[in-house]
Amino acid sequence: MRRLRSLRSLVLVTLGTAIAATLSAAPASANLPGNVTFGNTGDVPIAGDWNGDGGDEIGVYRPGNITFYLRADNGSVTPIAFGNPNDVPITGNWNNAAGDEIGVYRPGNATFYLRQGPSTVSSIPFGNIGDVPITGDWNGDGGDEIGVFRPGNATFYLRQGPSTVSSIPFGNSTDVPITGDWNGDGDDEIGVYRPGNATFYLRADNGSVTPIPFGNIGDVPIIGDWNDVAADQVGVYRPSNITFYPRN
Ligand SMILES: [Ca+2]
Ligand SMILES: [Ca+2]
Ligand SMILES: [Ca+2]
Ligand SMILES: [Ca+2]
Repeated sequence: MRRLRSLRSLVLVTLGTAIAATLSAAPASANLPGNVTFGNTGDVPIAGDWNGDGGDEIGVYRPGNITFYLRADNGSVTPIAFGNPNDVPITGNWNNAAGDEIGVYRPGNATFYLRQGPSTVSSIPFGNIGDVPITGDWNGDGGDEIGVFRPGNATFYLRQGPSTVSSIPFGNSTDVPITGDWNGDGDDEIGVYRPGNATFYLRADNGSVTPIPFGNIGDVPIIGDWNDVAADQVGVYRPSNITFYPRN
């Protein structure tokens, strides 16, 4: 039986600024349950449904050896080498079978490379140089599509198909784009994380916005269904202590 749900993923990253926090920034807030320390300094956090059970797990992408490390809930780790130096990691359900796959976005040619399996990769050029990649299930069919956030005009461009793109102006040019199924209806909405005030702004399809302050300045946003409720929650990754803080 198939759950009406999908997975999210999201990965945004500013590789160059990942490690700026000071050690004194660290103590976790009391509202950060279920934190998990994982990866190495310099890793990029990712999230996705690696085992296909409908809930999301965490992982990291290590730029130094261009390898993904997918962490199961029991702590076991699956490494997958994929991509080129300077790629940005992405995750999503590319093959419409349960569970999320990995991929990369290559900033140099504005192209997505979706890893369908060990020997199959789909490449999709989309957007402009300077865009930030996003992924999500825009149409609610259970598989994830791609898109971009364009900082210059603070607009999301959701690729619905080879010749169909939806555009949604939202957020500020310095925001980090996020996507997830905020309302649990099976398709993904958009949002932004504002680094300056460590606040998530989740946009509903009708344009209403839910602000959620969470984490510390210097954290990196992550999105996933941490508690298997078939909707997505926010979370952060704290580079200073290489720890994930999912918000349940
Ligand atoms: Ca899972
Ligand atoms: Ca899949
Ligand atoms: Ca879809
Ligand atoms: Ca939704």
